[in-house]
Amino acid sequence: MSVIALSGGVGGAKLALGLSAQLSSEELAIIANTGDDGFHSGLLVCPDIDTLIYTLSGQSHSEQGWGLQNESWSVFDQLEKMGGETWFRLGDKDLATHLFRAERLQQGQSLTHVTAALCKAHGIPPNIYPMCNEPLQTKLKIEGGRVLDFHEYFVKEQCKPKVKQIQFVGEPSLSNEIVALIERHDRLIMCPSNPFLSIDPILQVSGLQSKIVNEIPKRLVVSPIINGQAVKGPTAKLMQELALPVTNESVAKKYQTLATHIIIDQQDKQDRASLEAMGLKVLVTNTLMKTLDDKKQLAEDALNFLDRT
Ligand code: FO1
Repeated sequence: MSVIALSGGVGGAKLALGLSAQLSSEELAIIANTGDDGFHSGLLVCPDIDTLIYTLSGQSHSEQGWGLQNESWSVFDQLEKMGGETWFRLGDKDLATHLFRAERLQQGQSLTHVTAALCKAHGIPPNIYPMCNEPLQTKLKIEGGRVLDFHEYFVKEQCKPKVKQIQFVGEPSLSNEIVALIERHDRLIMCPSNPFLSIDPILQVSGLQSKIVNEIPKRLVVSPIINGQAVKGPTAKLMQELALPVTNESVAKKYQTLATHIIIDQQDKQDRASLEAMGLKVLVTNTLMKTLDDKKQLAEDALNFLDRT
């Protein structure tokens, strides 16, 4: 059994950590969303890649979910004194990641190669892959017509503006590495990330979804919605603004052409019948990941579910 996991944000990284405890690095490949990527202080920051690297290497700031534990802020404190832009905060140790990446990108290395080097530099196997090597930027058209870059919306405006439409800017090609991964793995798990802001950008990479559907027969989505709420982040608010019911059915409809299996939380066990009626295989279990054991257990449940159905 070898798994490709699609992941973005903090929720995705939690299940990715659980899966990395259950599978070897040959059996697990994690494709990271890069729609959040952007330049800050002149450096390309890849939040969902870095959140995965920091989480899988045990260095992440667990309460925040992103960034590094035991971080210091002397560079950004100095930058602030100089009147530099500091609304998107880069800690001193996190800056080392961005300098490491910027140097190699400027040498002409692909984001895929740089990400593998970053994994090794952080002491973990190089099984984290960007969804593509060229830019695909998630942007949000808000009430009043302005179009915000992802981090303007997510950090500067703290997800407050009312979203009218999500846009993806860029036409990245399918990388050779991702093609090889899809041909080498026989299970897909969409981690409980924001379907619209973390998983959808990955599915925009031309040819990726059709190749997955053609080559990977079992494709599981772990719903990020529990009892009508998102565990973390703007998923529920976004769904309301996009006039979608905040339900597992909406998530299932979002992945109608892709998912064959879905995992929902015990609190939503009443949703089983309607999801089965949509043709999905359904597992009801605990999907709220508070502890490392919860993450490992959900990963084990997902792998067993895929194995026996
Ligand atoms: N999130 C914030 O709310 N404020 C920040 O200043 C911030 C800085 C930051 C720096 C590096 C990084 O990798 C992530 C950072 N994040 C910050 C989190 C980031 O916005 C989210 O993790 C993802 O973009 C959402 O999935």
